[in-house]
Amino acid sequence: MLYEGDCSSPAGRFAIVAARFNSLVVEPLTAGAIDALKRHGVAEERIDVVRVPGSFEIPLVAQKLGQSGQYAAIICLGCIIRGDTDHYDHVASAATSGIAHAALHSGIPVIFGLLTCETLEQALHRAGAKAGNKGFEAAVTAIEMVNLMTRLPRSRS
Ligand code: INI
Repeated sequence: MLYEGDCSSPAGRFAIVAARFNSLVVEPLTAGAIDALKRHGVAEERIDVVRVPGSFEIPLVAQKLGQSGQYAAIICLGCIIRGDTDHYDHVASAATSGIAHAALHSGIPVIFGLLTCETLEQALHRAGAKAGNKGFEAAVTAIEMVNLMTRLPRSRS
């Protein structure tokens, strides 16, 4: 038996948790994610957007939304750009492990749509300018995962 999700129109509500930090990049990521959801049949009324100050704040909110039982998936969007200090490493590592933790503890797909880049230019390229839109890709991943989760064997209760 092969289990795999597809991109057919999923049921349920979707939440996007988007950081305001580096909003020049995160705004197009958010628009890309909403565009992908709508193109896959998710009406705007089924999409909630929650804004948080920075990427560090994303995991707590993603976990709370995940545990609410109201969402099929949570899409996390942020942009962390390396500066002159080691702040980047701390924020990136906390956000990465926190988002993984939120997925495991809420039992629904919590998608990692954060850019970790060396420069603003590189980030803009990944937010729709040259190298695709990672927000769009994160939303497509969410759809595939939601469809996969509905197909996997249920736990015995
Ligand atoms: N937050 C980001 O989303 N991206 C960054 O590049 C960034 N840098 O480099 O500082 C950043 N910092 C803020 C952080 O996410 C928190 O909001 C802040 O530390 C308060 O907890």
